[in-house]
Parts: sequence; C-alpha cells; structure tokens
Amino acid sequence: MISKKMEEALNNQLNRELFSSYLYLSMATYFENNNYVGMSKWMRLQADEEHAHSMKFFVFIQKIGGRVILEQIDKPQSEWDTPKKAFEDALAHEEYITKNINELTDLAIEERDHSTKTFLQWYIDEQVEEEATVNEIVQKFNLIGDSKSGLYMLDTELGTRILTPDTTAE
Ligand code: OFO
Repeated sequence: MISKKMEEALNNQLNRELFSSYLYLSMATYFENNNYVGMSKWMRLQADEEHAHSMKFFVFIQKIGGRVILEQIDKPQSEWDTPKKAFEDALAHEEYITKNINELTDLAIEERDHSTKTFLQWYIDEQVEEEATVNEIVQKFNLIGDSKSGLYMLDTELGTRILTPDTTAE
C-alpha cells in the first residue's frame, strides 16, 4: 500500500510528464511554423514519448492501490528566439525532470517503499538517455554555428527520427 505523501508525489510527477509532452508539442508547432519540419517531427515524437512516460505513472499509481488525480496542465511557452534556444530549453527541462525523479526516489527510500523505488529505476535510466540525446543535439548546434547549410542538414537529420514503441506501461 502506498502512503498518501508518495501518492501525491507520484501524481505530481504524472502531471510534470504531461507538461513535458505539452511543452515539446508546443516546440513542434514553433518549428513547424518556421519551416523546420525535421525538428518539428523530432519534437512531436518526443511529445509522444513524454505522454507514454505519464501513462507509466498512471498505470503504476492504480496498480499499487493509489488514486490518479489529474490536475491542470500549465500553458507552455510558444515562441523561441532560435531553434537552438528551444533545444537548450528542452535540455534544461530534462535536467529539471531528472531532479524531480531523484527527489521521488529519495522519498521512496525514506519511506522504505521498495516497489516505488524499483519502478522509478526505469526513469533514472531513461533520464540519463534523454539528457545525453538532447545535449548531443545542442552540441551539434554549437558546431554548426551560423551556417545555414549546417542548420538545414541538422533539420534533415532530426527528421529521420523514428519512435521506438514502448509497451511497458500496459
Ligand atoms: Fe523527458 O522525461 Fe519524461 O520522464
């Protein structure tokens, strides 16, 4: 049985994952609107991933006898100065999510809630991947600098992303 404090903390994280999805969808529309179709596709797939992350919390909370409470999702930013700035913001957001996951794990340890701690391990591993992936893209922006052809090539490269289906939230 889950504690009320942990139930609330997991619900808060479910909301943050939904916000992540909303934020990346907002970035996708910014890219689309500025004709960066590859970056838009990349961000739409990222939004789908974040939705899947939220559903893992949804399923887990119910499974351990908790109650999912859906709260309001904050309005995301809708404009960025440059594509690079949007990806830098995505990296900062992932670092914030990592901090949240670490704090949730600290709470699970404090409460000796082993099942929640084990559940969170997936997110700890996932955050390492997410931060590394977005950081790699930010570094590519740094490499290409002001080169328009470099930006075009990066947009094309990001447009080749495909979504790996994750069925573990079932
Ligand atoms: Fe991008 O991270 Fe979810 O968890």
